[in-house]
Amino acid sequence: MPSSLNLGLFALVSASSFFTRGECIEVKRNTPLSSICTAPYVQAALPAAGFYPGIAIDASSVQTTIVNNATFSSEWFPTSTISYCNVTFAYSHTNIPNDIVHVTYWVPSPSEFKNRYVSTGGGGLAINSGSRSIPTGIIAGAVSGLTDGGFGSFNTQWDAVFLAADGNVNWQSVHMFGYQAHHELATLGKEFAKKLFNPASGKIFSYYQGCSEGGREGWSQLQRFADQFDGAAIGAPAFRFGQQQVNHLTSNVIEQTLGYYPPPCELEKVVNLTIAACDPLDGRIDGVIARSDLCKLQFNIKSTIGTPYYCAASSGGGGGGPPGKRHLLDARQFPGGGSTPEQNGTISAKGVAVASAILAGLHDSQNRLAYLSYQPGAGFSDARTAYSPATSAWTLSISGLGGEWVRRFLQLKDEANLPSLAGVTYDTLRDWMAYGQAKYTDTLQTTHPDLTDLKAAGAKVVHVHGEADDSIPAASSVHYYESVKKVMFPALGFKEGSAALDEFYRLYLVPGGAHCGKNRAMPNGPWPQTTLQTVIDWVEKGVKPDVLSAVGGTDKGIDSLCRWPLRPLWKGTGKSAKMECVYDQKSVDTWKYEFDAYKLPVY
Ligand SMILES: *[C@@H]1O[C@H](CO)[C@@H](O)[C@H](O)[C@H]1NC(C)=O
Ligand SMILES: *[C@@H]1O[C@H](CO)[C@@H](O)[C@H](O)[C@H]1NC(C)=O
Ligand SMILES: *[C@@H]1O[C@H](CO)[C@@H](O)[C@H](O)[C@H]1NC(C)=O
Ligand SMILES: *[C@@H]1O[C@H](CO)[C@@H](O)[C@H](O)[C@H]1NC(C)=O
Ligand SMILES: [Ca+2]
Repeated sequence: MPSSLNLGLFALVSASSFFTRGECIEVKRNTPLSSICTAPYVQAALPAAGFYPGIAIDASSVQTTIVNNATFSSEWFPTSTISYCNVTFAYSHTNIPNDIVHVTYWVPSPSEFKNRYVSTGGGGLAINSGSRSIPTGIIAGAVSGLTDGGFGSFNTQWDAVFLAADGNVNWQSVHMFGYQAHHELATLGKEFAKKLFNPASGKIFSYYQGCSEGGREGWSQLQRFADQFDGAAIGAPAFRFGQQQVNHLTSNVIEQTLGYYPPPCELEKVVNLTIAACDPLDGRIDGVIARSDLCKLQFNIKSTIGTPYYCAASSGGGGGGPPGKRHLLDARQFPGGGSTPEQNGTISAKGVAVASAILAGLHDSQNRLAYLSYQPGAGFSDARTAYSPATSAWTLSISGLGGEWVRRFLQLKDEANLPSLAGVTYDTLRDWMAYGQAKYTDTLQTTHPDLTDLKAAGAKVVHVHGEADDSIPAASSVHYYESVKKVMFPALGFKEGSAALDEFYRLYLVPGGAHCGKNRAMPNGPWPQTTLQTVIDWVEKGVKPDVLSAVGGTDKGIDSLCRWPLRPLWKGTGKSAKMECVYDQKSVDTWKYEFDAYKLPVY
């Protein structure tokens, strides 16, 4: 410890009733939060100089704010009223000029602390979720962290700093966003929690929770730093970044190639008709497609041709913000934002051709599969068109998520979207996917499939994905899970491989679930709100989640989610109907993908 910190500690000790043990401060359970939520106290508990080689913590940057009885709601934790100390401080990498990284740790009252640390992640191109995710740790009795990645402020997203100038990549920002910032956040956070509370056991259990980009950030740690987290609750990860980001443009290029830009109301009607037709296939009519695989096998989307649709004029609202800057969680659920005219027509053969091509997944000009797609019943958010009052026609609206990825991160232009899709074909998309995969293999792709070290370290992972996700296909998570299985247990059969993975990694699809939350088009669907608690119980008490609790969703019947590859099926009728988790080979086979458009494997 530098001497300035020792001085701080001395001052603190003489001014309070706490005593020291070695260099640490012992906090008693009845110590009020206000006593530890002070800069001197926090400064004394910072990781020591040299604890993380190459990192210098600026003790003078420590800020503390106590917050009492604040109420937080989320689909990722039960609504709770909590008190916490918001600690922020800054550090720098000693070899990088002008480098500064800000971290926030929320600290619970000593009486609530349960020897835990939780890192939380971001969404879209944000590396943190502000105050939306971090309460999950306080609720679990943990010190809970988030980082700004070194991008300038907690509200600065990665794209603002990715280019030093046109053509000139800020590689430090790529590594920080890719995985390094989270490694530092958790490494420093665990040590900080330990020094702050100095638990008698000496053990701090450490966890991760995040969805979308936050889910990718979680996997970026699990794949590299096997003993960093004891457990992780991962939602709809934005991994396989090279393919995933470009895939937001697939719907646009299909529209362009087929020469038809469907009015949004037409595709919405296709979704509604799909939901109506496929809802019963799972054995229960509740407005929810719990078996999108049976829908794939049995529903003919062409049957929707000729059905009238109608949507009243709307003045827009929702979503908002410039394309590419919007938070993924908001952007995908509330696309568009402009006003739209009244839409009145009948579903056309061309509209259905566009929808079918989207659902089939991106194929190149030789009909080889380049990427997977959304499940039937999911919204067609990427296909959103724009209305041109000048021509009274629906026109191309380039997906900001996909367009910015290609323009800024592949073409290295400091612009928020592609200016046009002129000349862009299915083969162009395939090549962009392969290029992104190659360029960012070690930072963003995040599909390293060998988790042998993670398993050996004893970590537990609960991975969830909304089956009707319209931003990151549910099949993306299934494909990764199956890749891990094939790489780790090549000698085992399909079911035996899952049994082996079950020991440390379990995947649950959420019937009707949208991107990182409930689906407005299937409002009766469940959502698992206590997933972090499930992970904690698995780690600390050995309670294996055979089904995942969906308590907290508003569904009237489904209170547990089946573990992949088992699929939900309702048996019986009326009040006696019961959901079972069944193995159905034909259904499982619809979730298998061979990406034969590439020479390299795509995990
Ligand atoms: C927080 O709520 C508790 C329980 O209602 C109450 O006793 C306490 O005074 C509140 N604290 C503050 C600072 O408002
Ligand atoms: C924590 O406090 C800092 C000021 O010290 C503030 O800027 C920041 O928004 C707070 N963070 C959270 C997540 O509450
Ligand atoms: C689709 O269904 C939703 C929910 O019932 C409804 O609000 C919406 O108007 C429907 N859309 C169309 C195009 O009919
Ligand atoms: C939609 O168009 C049809 C055919 O032109 C017409 O009969 C119907 O009244 C229109 N519906 C609305 C709500 O405008
Ligand atoms: Ca149903």
